[in-house]
Amino acid sequence: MHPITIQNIILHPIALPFVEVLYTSFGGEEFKSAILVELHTSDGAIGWSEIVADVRPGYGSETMTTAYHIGQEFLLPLLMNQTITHPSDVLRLFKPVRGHHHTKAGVEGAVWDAFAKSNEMRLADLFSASLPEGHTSRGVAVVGVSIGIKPTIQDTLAVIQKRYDEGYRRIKLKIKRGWDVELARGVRDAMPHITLMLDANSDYTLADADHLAQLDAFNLLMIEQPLADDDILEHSQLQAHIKTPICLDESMKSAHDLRVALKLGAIDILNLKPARVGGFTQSLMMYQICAENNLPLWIGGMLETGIGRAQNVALASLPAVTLPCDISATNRYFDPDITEPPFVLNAENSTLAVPNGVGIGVDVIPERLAEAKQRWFDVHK
Ligand code: OSB
Ligand code: MG
Repeated sequence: MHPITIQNIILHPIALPFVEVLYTSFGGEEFKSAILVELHTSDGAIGWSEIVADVRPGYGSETMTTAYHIGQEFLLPLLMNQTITHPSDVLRLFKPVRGHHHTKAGVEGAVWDAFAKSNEMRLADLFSASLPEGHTSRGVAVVGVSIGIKPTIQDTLAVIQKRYDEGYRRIKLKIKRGWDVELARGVRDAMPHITLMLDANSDYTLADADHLAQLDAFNLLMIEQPLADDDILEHSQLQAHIKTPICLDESMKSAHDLRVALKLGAIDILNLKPARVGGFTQSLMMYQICAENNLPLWIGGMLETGIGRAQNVALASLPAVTLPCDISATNRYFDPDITEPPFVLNAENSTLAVPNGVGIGVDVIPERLAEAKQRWFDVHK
């Protein structure tokens, strides 16, 4: 593989209407907000990526404004005119900047895409080539669907049925305090055999341990992030109280966090999101820890546009990703998306295919980018 030299990087704030708003314990948004990253190399390759910043600091602490500020003022200057021998160089180059994982991941991702394109390979194959032998991409990602908080159990059942009919074979429901045990019971009574899991997005405390233990009755695949977004210790204490496997999302921000969680017995399953951990280099380190420890692993989602979706599908196609991922088909999020072609669910086996093209394998449609950028400035002027 040959090196690339970074010539220019452009940040594009966008707003893209969601087909359906996803309500979580921290709220919901009408528009997908993101900052798209366009990176040009001296040999003419163009890498794309996406900073998954929200308008509000709900899931993570970053926002569109902090992402633009940190990206433009601090991260881009660290990359400009640099020659990159492998995209993992970026982690070292970003060392002077602490935190801001979403922003770092977004910018780093554009280097991965440009590097893959310049070397005429798929991003999924570049990931494989960056891992020890034996981690060849399977060419598909096994996926499920994440369903937001609805007003009633009946409404929730209707959406589950619709997604099930579309071919999704793993259902994740968002829960919050006061909307949990009855929901799980209602869904289990109506659909005893579906693969079901819950995501609490940090809404509980250890004082809720007995309450959460009631969820053990519903044969759940896992409960995701029940406790605080920065906690590891109390998750290990909760684990001793409940039988449902604990999956960590918000708390696992680095390979270091994952090692601590394993040591403390705080984690049964990892939800890995490149955006949360600061990029693909860190993600591949965590992927390897999962592989070495036989820790069940899946790739999470942040309602990404086609760009982030393509990256996530590439990562999810690696063989140590053992559980269905939160990466649904394009039509569940946007109509149209910013990229083509769309990701379409294969209903036979609940999968999305890795595109054949080089890099992320999808193309940004310039008119749609211009429109989404205009919309961002119209909505937030
Ligand atoms: O907690 O997994 C989460 C979306 C935004 C922020 C946090 C989460 C989610 C999802 C959606 O659950 C997953 C998807 O992209 O479909
Ligand atoms: Mg989650």
